Parts: sequence; structure tokens; C-alpha cells
Amino acid sequence: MSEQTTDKRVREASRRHFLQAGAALAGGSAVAGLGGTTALADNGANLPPNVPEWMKTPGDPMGSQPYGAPSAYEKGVVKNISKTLPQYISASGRTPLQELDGIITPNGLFYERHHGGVPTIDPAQHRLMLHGMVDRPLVFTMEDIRRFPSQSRIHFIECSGNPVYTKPYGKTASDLCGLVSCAEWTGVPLKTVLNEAGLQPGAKWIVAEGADAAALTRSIPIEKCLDDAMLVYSQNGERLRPQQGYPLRLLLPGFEGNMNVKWLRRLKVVAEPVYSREETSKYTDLMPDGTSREFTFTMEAKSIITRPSGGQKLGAPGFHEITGIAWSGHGKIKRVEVSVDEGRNWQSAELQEPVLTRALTRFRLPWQWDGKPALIQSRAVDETGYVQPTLAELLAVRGANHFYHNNAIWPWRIDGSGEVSNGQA
Ligand SMILES: Nc1nc2c(c(=O)[nH]1)N[C@H]1C(S)=C(S)[C@@H](COP(=O)(O)O)O[C@H]1N2
Ligand SMILES: [Mo]
Repeated sequence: MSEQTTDKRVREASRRHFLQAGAALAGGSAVAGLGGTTALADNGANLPPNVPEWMKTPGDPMGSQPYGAPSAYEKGVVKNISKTLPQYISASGRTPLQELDGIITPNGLFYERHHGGVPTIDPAQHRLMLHGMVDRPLVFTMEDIRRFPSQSRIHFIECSGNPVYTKPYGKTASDLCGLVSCAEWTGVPLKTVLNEAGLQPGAKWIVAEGADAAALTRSIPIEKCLDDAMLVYSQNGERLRPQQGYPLRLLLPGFEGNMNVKWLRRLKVVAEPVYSREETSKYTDLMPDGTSREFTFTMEAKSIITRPSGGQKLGAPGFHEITGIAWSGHGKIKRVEVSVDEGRNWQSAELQEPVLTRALTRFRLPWQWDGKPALIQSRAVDETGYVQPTLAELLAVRGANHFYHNNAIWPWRIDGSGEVSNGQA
């Protein structure tokens, strides 16, 4: 027998073991655990051993969906759009994290956050102007940008208001943490384009401006611009969605979402930050001693369990996989620890490869639920050794006026009937 076959057998055996354990815990009932145990007699017309109706005639012809769309049965899997926030000031649509697997966010479900609506930009009329402290000020068409050597990288983007510290925190993983998404981005390293213009001595910051009605403007330190910053035009293989900045956005891996300027039209190289609205009255926090915490660029390590999570229900005691996502703006995730007993004990979850720098990382832990109330939570540790804090730890340092950068551990409470709710509401 080949090694591969042996492996497969071992896996199948352990899967059966999960099923049996589930059934045993529920007192031997056939409905427990993973499913797949329903008696044949109960089956409807479309269930085994009958031939389902969709096998009896040919399906839809090709061409009825020239772009493609999810199954009609998945129509509930949509962005979670706030109905209370004023449309043009704080519009946001959150990723339904609890519905997704893996680490890549499908383009249609990538979170969106904008301050002046989503502009409709004709790429033929879009230009990127690069000026200020450069030897050769330049204006690029989209064709010019696409002529540069390209690069594809997988990175998350997270809004620093994900979530803010104000109650109520919400019910689902999406309510709490849906302002983070992850995609494979394609574009040009910003340093390549800066080289073309030639930076002058004393160039320390670059001011990036968006072509939306908000003209969103942020100052970016030159070190980041010469490191992993990118000008991106594609997202998961296709051109950027309008909501993500079509036709061009700035990508600053690991930096707070707000600095990843969408609909990018201008880069001005300067010696000092400009102190725009988005880096003074917004995206700056008031500390307990009255000082301001400004230019809080890097998103710190964070994780959240997406299944089981708020709004879901565990069908029965027995085997349940605990899974979620972890990420850090400082680099790779080193470890994710999960507790299923109110935070008394923590075990290391399995990290799904690939574990990438400044990307979502999927973690998993097999769990046997005994049917009793439980509090489950995860905490991320990144490659710098930083450990995701509790909400109490964060509040103790940052005080009651803090608004942005809440990367607290988020527990889920499971009651005796299997209902999952926010453990920190
Ligand atoms: N031009 C422009 N860029 C922008 C914004 C905006 O309103 N206008 N919103 C920012 C904020 S607050 C965030 S969190 C991210 C959101 O990126 P996404 O909508 O692609 O998820 O874009 C940033 N870039
Ligand atoms: Mo944001």
C-alpha cells in the first residue's frame, strides 16, 4: 500500500471517530455530530437513494451568466451595510466574515468604507500626478502605470475603527470585525515609480490624495513608500472594484485602512506631514493624560473566531471545529491560542499554510462541545512576540476617550442550547 493510501485511511478513520464521539455525547442519538447519519427512510424525493430532479433535465445554458454570480441559495451572503451611519460621512459595508472560508475575501464581499461616496472614474481620463520634492514631476496615465514591472502580493486591509470602543459592539463577527478583508493585489512597487521621478534630499513624507468628493488626503512616511508600498490596479486577478478605488489605489500593507488612499490621483513629496483632516480631527486619539496619540499607522495583532460565532447555533454536542482568522500589521502570525473555558486554559490552534506577512491567517482547533455553556475566544501572537490584549487591558492604557485601534480579544458565549452570542456585550 502506498504511503498516500495509508494517509487517506488514517484520515478517514479519524473522521469516523469524530462522528462517533458526537453520537456518543448525545447519548447515542443518530442526529448528533457531523451529520450524514440521517436514516434512509426519512428521505425526500431529491435525497438518496432517489435521483434528484436536477439530474433529470439539462441545466441552464452557458452564457446566461457571462460574468458569474454565486448560487441563488447563497443570496444571504452579502456585505453587512450599516443603516444608521450617514451615507456620505461614514458609509461602510462590512465583510460577512462568519460566512467565509480561507483567507481571501471575494471581491464582491470586500469591505468598503468611504467618506464621499464611490466615484465613477473613466480610466482613460484618470491621471496620477507625482510632484513636490522630485527631480522630474510626472503625470501618469493608467497605461503608463501598467507598463512598469508588476508584482502581486496577498495582504489584508483593516479600518482602524474595526470596531470602535463605543457600545453596542454588535452581534456577529461581521458587526465586530467586518472592516477587515484580504486580497491578492497586483500593481507596481511605489519605489519603482518614485525612482522614475527621483527623490530630492530632505524628502520625508508623501501626501496622497484621492479623486473622490472627499479628496481624502493622508501623509505617508517616506520609509513606508520605499519599503512595501504599492500602487495597485488589480484585486484577486481582476481590476479593482469601484468600491476599492478603481482604477488605482495606494496599498500600504499593515497600515490603517484610511491611509490606503483609493482613486489615487496625486502624490506630493514633502518634508513634513500636512496634518490633513484625516490625521488630526480623525484617526488621532485622545489619551487619559490629555495628549494625542497621532500617526498610529500599524495595525496590531488581532484574531477572531468566525465559527462558531455570534448569531450561529451549534446543532448538537459533539465535534465542532473552531476556526477563525488572525492578522498583524507587523508581519506574520506566529501563533494563535484558543481558550474554550472562560480563559483559564489556552491551546495552540493549527495555522493553515500559507502564513503570509500582513495577510489574514486561518486557524483551526478541533473541539468536542459537551453541551454545557461555554466561553470561547482566540488570541493572536505575531512574529514580534506581541500578544493580542484583552479589552480591559486596552482600556486601562488608552482610557475612555479612545476611539480607534481596538484589537481586543473577542469572546463568544455559547449557551446550553448552542446559541452563540457576543461574550462582551
Ligand atoms: N479616496 C479615498 N480613499 C479612502 C477612503 C475614502 O473615503 N476616500 N476611505 C479610507 C478608509 S477609512 C478605509 S478603512 C479604506 C477602506 O478600503 P476599502 O473600501 O477598499 O475596504 O480606504 C481608505 N481610503
Ligand atoms: Mo477606515
